[in-house]
Amino acid sequence: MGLQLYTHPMSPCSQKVRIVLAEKGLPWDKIDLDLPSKANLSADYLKLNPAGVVPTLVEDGKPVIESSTICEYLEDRYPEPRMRPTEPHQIASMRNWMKHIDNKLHPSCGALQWPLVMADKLKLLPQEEQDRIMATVPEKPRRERQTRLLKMGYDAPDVIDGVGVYEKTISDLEVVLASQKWIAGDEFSLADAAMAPYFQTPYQFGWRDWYESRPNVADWYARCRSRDSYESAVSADFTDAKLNDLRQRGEPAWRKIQALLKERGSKAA
Ligand SMILES: N[C@@H](CCC(=O)N[C@@H](CS)C(=O)NCC(=O)O)C(=O)O
Repeated sequence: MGLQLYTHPMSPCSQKVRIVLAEKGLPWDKIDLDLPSKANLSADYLKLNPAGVVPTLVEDGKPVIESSTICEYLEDRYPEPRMRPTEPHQIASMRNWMKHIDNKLHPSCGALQWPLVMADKLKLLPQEEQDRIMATVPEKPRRERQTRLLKMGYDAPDVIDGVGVYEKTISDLEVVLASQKWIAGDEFSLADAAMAPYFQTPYQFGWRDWYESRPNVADWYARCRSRDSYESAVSADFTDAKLNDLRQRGEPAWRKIQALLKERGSKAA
């Protein structure tokens, strides 16, 4: 029994749960699903997670789905060390950031990352097989987004939207972090655990100027990366060889992103 997590090394919403597990020092068993070959759409897995996505936490045989819900579940079940502030405005701020991440930043990250690391295996299949697999993705917005990204890559409109959402998130965080140490106050909270993995994406693809041009955000992310939880939950999955490969994949994408940032008058352009 105990805790099992269905996950994937490069999934930011799984990384956030892994950070929370590490912060709380909880032992857990890892079940990696091969997302590029769509192992997440097997009939058995869909029984646990009807949307066919990672992460899914299973505790004592009962599944908990949705990464933010899983984080709050872990906080309620294992309150020490505390990762939710006690002051109501700070709790509201933590939850609003988590909502922003789930609703906006996560699909934006998908648009920027998916064509670079998840599409390869699908592209090797004959067109009818690609269409058949894509038609089985349960959620319509995800199905349509991935279908566009598979066909159009970085020319998909989702990439323009994704760059805009990332850029606004980074500028908003720069303001928030000017007056406090962490996203929801002066203590590391679920909001920081949830946000940090979305900076792994620009980090690993060599797009670091995007956030390093904002000193408060750069300092916050460096402090997240230096925590033991980030090291074991995220960095440990990225060997030097893997980072080199990702940097190469990220190079042409960065030229496209920079052109979009220039149009927006970004500090990072
Ligand atoms: N709202 C969900 C999103 C989960 C999600 O999008 N997971 C991605 C990995 S980061 C996934 O499993 N993708 C598989 C696919 O789209 O085929 C959560 O926060 O748990």
